[in-house]
Amino acid sequence: MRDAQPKVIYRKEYQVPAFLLERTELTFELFEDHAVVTSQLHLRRNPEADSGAALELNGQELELLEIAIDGRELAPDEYHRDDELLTIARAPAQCVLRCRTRIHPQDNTSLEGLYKSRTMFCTQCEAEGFRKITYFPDRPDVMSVFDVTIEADQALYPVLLSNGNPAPPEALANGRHRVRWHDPHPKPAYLFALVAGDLHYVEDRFRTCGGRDVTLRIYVEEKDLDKCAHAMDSLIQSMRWDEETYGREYDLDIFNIVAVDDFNMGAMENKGLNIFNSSCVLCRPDITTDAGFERVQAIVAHEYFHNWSGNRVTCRDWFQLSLKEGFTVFRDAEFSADMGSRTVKRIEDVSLLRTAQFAEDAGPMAHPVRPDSFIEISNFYTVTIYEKGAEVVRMIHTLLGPDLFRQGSDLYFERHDGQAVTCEEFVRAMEDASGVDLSQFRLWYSQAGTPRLVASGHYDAGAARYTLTLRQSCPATPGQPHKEPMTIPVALGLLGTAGNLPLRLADDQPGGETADNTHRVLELSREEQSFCFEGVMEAPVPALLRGFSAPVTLEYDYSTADLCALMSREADGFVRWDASQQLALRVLSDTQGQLAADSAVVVEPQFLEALGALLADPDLDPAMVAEMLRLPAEGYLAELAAGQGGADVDIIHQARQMLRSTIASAHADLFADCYQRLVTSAPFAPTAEQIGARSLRNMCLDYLALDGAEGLQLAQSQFDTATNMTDRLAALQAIAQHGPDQQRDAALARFYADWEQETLVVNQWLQVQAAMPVADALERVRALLAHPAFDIRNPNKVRSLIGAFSNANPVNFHRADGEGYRLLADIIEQLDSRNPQIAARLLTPLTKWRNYRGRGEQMRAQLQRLAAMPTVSRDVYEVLDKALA
Ligand code: 0A1
Ligand code: ZN
Repeated sequence: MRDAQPKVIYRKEYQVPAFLLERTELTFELFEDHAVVTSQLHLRRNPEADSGAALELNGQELELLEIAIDGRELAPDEYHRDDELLTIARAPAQCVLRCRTRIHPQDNTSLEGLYKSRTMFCTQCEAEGFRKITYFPDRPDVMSVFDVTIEADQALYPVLLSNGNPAPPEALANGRHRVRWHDPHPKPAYLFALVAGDLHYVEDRFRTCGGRDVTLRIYVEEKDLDKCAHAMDSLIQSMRWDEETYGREYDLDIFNIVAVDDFNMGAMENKGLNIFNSSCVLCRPDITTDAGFERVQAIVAHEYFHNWSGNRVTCRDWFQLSLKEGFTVFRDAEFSADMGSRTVKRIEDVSLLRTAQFAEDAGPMAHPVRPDSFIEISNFYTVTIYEKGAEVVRMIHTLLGPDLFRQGSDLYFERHDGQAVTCEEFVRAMEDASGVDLSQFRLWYSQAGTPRLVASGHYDAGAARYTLTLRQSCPATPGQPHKEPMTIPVALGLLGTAGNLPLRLADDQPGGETADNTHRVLELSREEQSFCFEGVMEAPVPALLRGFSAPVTLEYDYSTADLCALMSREADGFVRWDASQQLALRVLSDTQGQLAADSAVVVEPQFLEALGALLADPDLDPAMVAEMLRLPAEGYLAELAAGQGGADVDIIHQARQMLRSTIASAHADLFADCYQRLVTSAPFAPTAEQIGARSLRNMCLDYLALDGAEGLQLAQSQFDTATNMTDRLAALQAIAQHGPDQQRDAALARFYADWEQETLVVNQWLQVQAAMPVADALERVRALLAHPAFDIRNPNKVRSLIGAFSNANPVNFHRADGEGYRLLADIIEQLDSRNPQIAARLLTPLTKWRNYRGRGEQMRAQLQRLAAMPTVSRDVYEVLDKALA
């Protein structure tokens, strides 16, 4: 694969840094073909480190112009330099290291370190990008106060930003200018940021609970000034929510957000200067869907919340990444739940967890929430670290209850303010504040794999007793053949004919506090445990894992009637939705069997009836009904089939399409009524109520368009008249998925002509086409690679076209001739030398090669082809190495 095998880094080998940094002074001189970075590092030997340990500075792709200690230039034999490290064996115990490096941001295509996005300079330093700027102890446990000076051409870069608070700008000779920034809060290099460009801003203010007035600014290109209002509202809501919910106050006079077009991830929480992918901050009703509005709100909140969970208290080393990410995702999820529909937010999060995280946990890249080793940390910004990490924090919240959890978080922030700590410190603060023993719970941090929960119930009518037996197991994952039983909080209710039954556990049975007498949280801690409920007057249907109280798979032998009962009468919205999904899975599995056996397809009438009842009931929450009408995704069905002898993508696709058509024709009138019922003349607002109504209405439209010409006409008229992007895109999607070629091509052409100037809309247009289940989708995608709307250098465009094709178009990606796999590998081959992070991320669908019946070898062949490239980045190497092992 490559000559020198990349080094594996182990958590157990952590050593404290040899030197600490008291202060960092940086000067950036920005020019059109290079930049010069001068640093002065005020270093002091770490009293906790070995007294003879060398000073190590990370550095990559740097031209060293000067290196001096305490004003004296170092002779070449006083330091050692290789591709990654500059080592000074004998540095004084206290000294100032001065270093000048030349870098080329204009040529930096990796979008890590200092780079150019369109006309502006910007940075991305997490996790290890700072080392591409200058020689530095680039590790999160080395924290210092930063003083930053930026010098650049005044006309081209009138705005010069960094972390903290600015001093007044100074004019320099030759049309240049200079701004100095001081950040009083010690921080690691990964939170450093710099931006220089011709930017404009929207401004607002926030008065904190402590009476501090904070200036809030969102910097964008001038053309985007009218797309900032929602992000600004979201920021203000987040600041208020964090004060009210966690007692966390903002700690600088200014909070800046900058939007950039070329960005590898969603956004970055640099102290006082958050940098956002423009797709995660810019919004306007005519160009942004409801999902887009919700995403912006959630990501603005996520980055803002990092100011405490990540910045004030940061990670000791990158194995602890979930310390900040899991906690912050939990915080942003609760914020979104409070701002919108709690049930729908939970449904969306659980769907992501089940489709993406459970798949990761069952595949070659499986790793614990706190990994033990990695080759390239950029590969570990995963759904396991983020989403499973958030579930782990949520379980602590469930086990402790909201009040003790809050005491735990207060203690954590107070005890560790200004420190770089580990997941262990978080758990210990929770234990210390609550008195709850979390020893066994810690296994959630160290064991990979999705635990499997098998439940069975026994009702004894004579004794009016219901016994629930729970058994847990956890599959083997790479490097972890045996697992110990974990603490699993199982929230539940018991459903009777007239609603949820009162719960009374038999004496001496452990059970969590109850909010009311129909809800319990059981703590499963052994491999098998039985819980006995008394005074149960009828045979109940157990409503298990309410709110998805643990990230596990659950098996319980529900009858179809049980699932219908849960769908229509259970108090917990998540369980209602989950019952609809289980029923759909059952029906889909029957359909697949019938298709495979070439026999007639018969759809379970109770399922159709239950869906009809949902559609006919105007009192139900439309957002939840929409989610219940959404059949499980093909990718998820493939994951489930993988464990049962391999997925047949074509049968899965056919079965799902057939079931959707059956539902569409069985309920054509109900869909039409419901669609009409939800028509509104209210002006657009991204409120939970309107979002819910649009979501159900567009779900109805999709089924109607699937059912035939009349529905397609309705979609066309919605497409022609819609005044917001949610309705317009939904209509386009309905036409693109179900319409005849001519209608589809005309709508796509019209959409492009209307929005050619709006990159973010054009990206949606790419995505719709990449995901069309039409026979020539692959050829269309290949043609789009050469379209002016596409640019392989821009990660958003790569994700929209290639990401959508390989993740959201299973029948075409898994084409029998293997061309889908070849297309993906072609792109990865082109991208790896330019942007290894994106190249490695794109690989994910190919790593699942073991899951596909009749296709695995072709997928593996493309992985092997990539492994044979003459040079392979560390990022791609690690994924290939694990996927092929
Ligand atoms: N900490 C950011 C995510 C992030 C990680 C890496 C990046 O560049 C490689 C960029 C952003 C967050 O959680 O939002
Ligand atoms: Zn984050």
